Amino acid sequence: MTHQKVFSGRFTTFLLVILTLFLLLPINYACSQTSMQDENTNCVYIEDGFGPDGTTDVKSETIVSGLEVPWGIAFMPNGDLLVTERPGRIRLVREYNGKAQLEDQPVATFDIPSTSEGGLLGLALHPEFESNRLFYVYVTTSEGGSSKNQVEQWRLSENGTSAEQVKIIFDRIEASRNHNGGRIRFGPDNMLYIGTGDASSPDKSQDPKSPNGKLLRLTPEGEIPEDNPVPGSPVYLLGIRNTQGWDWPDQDDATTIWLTDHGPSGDRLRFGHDEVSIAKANDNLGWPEIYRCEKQEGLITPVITWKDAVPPGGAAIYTGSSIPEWKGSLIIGSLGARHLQRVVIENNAVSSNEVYFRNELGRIREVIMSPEGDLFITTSNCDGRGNCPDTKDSILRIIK
Ligand SMILES: [Ca+2]
Repeated sequence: MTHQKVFSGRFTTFLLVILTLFLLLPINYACSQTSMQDENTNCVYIEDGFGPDGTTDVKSETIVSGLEVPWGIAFMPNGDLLVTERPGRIRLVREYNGKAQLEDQPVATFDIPSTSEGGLLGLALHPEFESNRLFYVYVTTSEGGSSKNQVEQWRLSENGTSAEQVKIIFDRIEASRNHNGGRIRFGPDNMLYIGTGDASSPDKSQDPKSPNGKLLRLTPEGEIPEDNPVPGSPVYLLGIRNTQGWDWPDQDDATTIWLTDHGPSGDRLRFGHDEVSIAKANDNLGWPEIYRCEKQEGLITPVITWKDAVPPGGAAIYTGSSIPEWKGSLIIGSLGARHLQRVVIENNAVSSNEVYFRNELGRIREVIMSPEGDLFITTSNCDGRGNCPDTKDSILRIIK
């Protein structure tokens, strides 16, 4: 009996050790897979490549081609769309859901100073566009030899073929060869959100007085909303390096934003690590103090970051019905890594991510949902960093 007791005691210990190992293994695995620091279990760290191939069978169809670096799209209530071309043209596409046709004559042209990533960038319609014909562009301009970025309000003619500038609503954004930000979007609160870059001066991102390296929030007339986080300041989020895409997971509530940002390209000898963060008003997204899954008091750690450079172009949450598997996912256009990235975020954490159109379409810039619930993207293969085909750049629709 004694012998048996000893045996069963040893056996129980053995079982406990095995059980403990089994319980600990997945935790260790999760830590090494998902974060650089154990406490950052909410940060998914993609160390190798960009994610598995997508599991949903989707395809792209060309709406129009012949564009040069189409950067921002705005869908109009009559079924036409406006698109910016980075070298300085607003173009009109008739009937994007029908026999889409790109009008030869630009709606408006801009004098763009010589810059690598600047130019005519973001585009957004006024929430009451249907009655006032107002829209906005984010554009790099030159003044006395130095360039800057500004947001301008324009009015489109009744027939849609021409437009005139109404006023400049914000003009203090420094420009540089790279990191000019440029996305503009109206939020669910009908306020204009403006994504800026650090203009290659990382310290500006942490300077609350500089509009660079920020997400700014203005009224449609360019005033500072009374409920901005810091009274009298246009700054809504800070610590951004160079965002070109974000969206609101609740289409009726502006409180939470899912925002993409570019990671370093040599700054402080750091590279790669583009990211997605979940942010609320006045959050500091950490650039240049933290990157990867690093954590620091008062700074937001991303929910996903890729070791290799993605860099993210536009981003939109899929709200349509033609690809039900994608509903609620953040869809991100990858420029350098040439794919469409799907990030699934549940309960404030990334549960999975997938890669679509890997090396099939080239560089992807704008990613936006149409009012009809279709995902539209633009290629950016003629921006000097891709392989520009004879058909130039295109607007594509992603369907099943
Ligand atoms: Ca960050």
